[in-house]
Amino acid sequence: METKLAQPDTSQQSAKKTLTALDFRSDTVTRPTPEMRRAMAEAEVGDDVYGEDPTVNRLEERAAEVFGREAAIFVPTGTMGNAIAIKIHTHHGQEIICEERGHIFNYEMATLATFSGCLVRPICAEDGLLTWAEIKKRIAPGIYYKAQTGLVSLENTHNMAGGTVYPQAQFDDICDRAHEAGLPVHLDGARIFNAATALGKPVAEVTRKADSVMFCLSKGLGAPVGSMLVASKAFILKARAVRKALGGGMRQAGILAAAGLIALEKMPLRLKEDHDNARFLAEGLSRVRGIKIDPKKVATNILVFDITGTGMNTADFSQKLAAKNVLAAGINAEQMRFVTHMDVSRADCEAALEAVTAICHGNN
Ligand code: TLP
Repeated sequence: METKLAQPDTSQQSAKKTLTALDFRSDTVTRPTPEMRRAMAEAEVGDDVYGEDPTVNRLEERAAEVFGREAAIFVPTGTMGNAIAIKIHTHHGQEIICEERGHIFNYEMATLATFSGCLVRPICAEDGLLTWAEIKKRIAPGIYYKAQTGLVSLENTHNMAGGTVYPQAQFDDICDRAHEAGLPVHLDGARIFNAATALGKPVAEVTRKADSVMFCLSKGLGAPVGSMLVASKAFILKARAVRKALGGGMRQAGILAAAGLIALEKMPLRLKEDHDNARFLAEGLSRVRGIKIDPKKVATNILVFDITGTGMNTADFSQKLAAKNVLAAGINAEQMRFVTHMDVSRADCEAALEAVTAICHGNN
């Protein structure tokens, strides 16, 4: 059951003074707040492989409560959380349906193939958001000489499509129909708190129909390390063994979980600020010559925009931005990605916009 979350300590800004540039490359660059650092220093710890780290245990219990699930497990990275879930849901030789730009397909070192022995059956979807009608067409027919579909994996928010959010009915419909077809649904919810913020709903409600959910503490929520996998008790019991097999059994991990608890309890409340900054940036960018972006589509903290009209490719564009003290990267030769987070303020967004405008208008 979702419980009331405490207000973040807004006086505790992260160690921003040490940042040398305005860093829009990702929300993974966020640094732990002083409050997190204090909690880490003071954390009660034990050996988590023996299940004896009280801080990790508390984080797992709280994550399960916040998501309205039976159990949760702390993992070092989102990539490991997804790999564990995929391993449990599938068998070697199966196919996983996911969106073509999905993180599990493009940025996880093909672990779904090397570790779980699966192939991806990718679907290209408008704004990265799948529909049941599209998924249904890609489910393998039950013929003995065809590889069978083992899993549907959704990403919410969808990172490379520009932080897009599933309308709740669309997400729930996919889960219901997949279950009717005998297929489990995994949610790569690395930024699920951003999705929940945009939808104005608790994460428990947004995710309730998925069989397993991975979410990250180390992105917009500001923890230095860590992600969680939440699911049923039986699933998480299996996940403990798979995590160990991957070398993810940590010892006095309470030092990390202490920061994770603050990320979970307090940081979701400030995400709207990042979304407002992203929208502000998008509106500004949409007025710059050569840049193509629809600000109305920017619902969370990620902006993906086309720069082909500037005559530059993203490598040149990024380099010119870096010379103006702004860090951002291309996701391909034509599209740049900017991510807002707690270590970039509205003033930083204004400065970034100025830098982009100068570059596009040839003042570089
Ligand atoms: N995303 C990173 C990069 O890997 C692209 C970023 O900068 O956005 N799922 C999604 C949707 C993600 O965006 C990421 C990381 C992960 C999983 C993996 O998390 P980590 O980095 O903790 O393994």
